[in-house]
Amino acid sequence: MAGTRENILVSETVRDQFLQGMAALDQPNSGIFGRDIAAFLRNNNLPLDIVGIDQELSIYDLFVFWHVLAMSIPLSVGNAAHSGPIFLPWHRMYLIRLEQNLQQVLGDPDFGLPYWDWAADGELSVADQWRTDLWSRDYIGEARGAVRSGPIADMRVRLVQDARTGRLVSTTPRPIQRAAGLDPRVRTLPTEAQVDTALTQPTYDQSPWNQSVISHRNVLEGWVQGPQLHNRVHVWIGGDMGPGTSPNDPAFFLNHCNVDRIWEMWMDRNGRDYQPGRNRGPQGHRIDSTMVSIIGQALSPEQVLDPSIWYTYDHQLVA
Ligand SMILES: [Cu+2]
Repeated sequence: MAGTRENILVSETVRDQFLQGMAALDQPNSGIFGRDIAAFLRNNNLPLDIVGIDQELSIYDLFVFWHVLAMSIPLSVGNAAHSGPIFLPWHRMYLIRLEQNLQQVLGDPDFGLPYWDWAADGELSVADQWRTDLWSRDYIGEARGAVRSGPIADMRVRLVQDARTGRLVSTTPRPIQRAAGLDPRVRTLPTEAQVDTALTQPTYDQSPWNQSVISHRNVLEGWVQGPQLHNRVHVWIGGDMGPGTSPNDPAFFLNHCNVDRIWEMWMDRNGRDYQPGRNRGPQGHRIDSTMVSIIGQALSPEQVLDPSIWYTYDHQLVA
């Protein structure tokens, strides 16, 4: 079924479903333990290790693991999910799979993920940006420190990433941590003008396909004069939103749903164009590359260019 994706600040119903669904998916009852992840990585010769305590993980933890796994697979350009053309389609597939898991746990096949229009908050004063309703007990809880109030206060971080070695660490469960607006490099959220800059790029992506090109994908990912847009939101929230385990914070999905919405607006204006095409450009980033997946069928960028069988946004731009 196809859901409608709405602004989290507009629909209280969607907000509550989203937060309750995330907390439900975070129950450590997947039947998969840290040792199973270790065996999977070993058996598939993957360039990632897991250390720490052996504990039963949640479906939510498996999404965290999936993101780290994709990041840990280096390609000639970027990795299997970032710093190249694959960034937008990979995260689209990833959000579709989370949305489907939420639909299942909520018993609502029409549920659509909410998005956070962070550029609207980027127009507020610096002091107000981390004090909006979003960062309250009715929404996703504290902007700074441990998340101890609201529906996701009981969510627990079980997988973290060692900053020095990049290894995955299965750790004693603890609350989500944030440090919004405290990084001296990034005191403010992206602005509407920066979103416009991403929307007015004429090409989806182009050679050399990396963090240096001027293209819709690279401006939106946030490498151009970065950190901007998507990257800036990660750095601005800080805490658990920093490392490869950033999906530990449900704010990850609110950010990426908004990134996906901006890509969708760009395609409404420019057509459902994707570069590089078949047999061109870097491996793993092509329109027919199979994207790294551990939950649900692995799709190619081509298969997700039109997401209307899965969802639509509440306010589509008419070309
Ligand atoms: Cu990511």
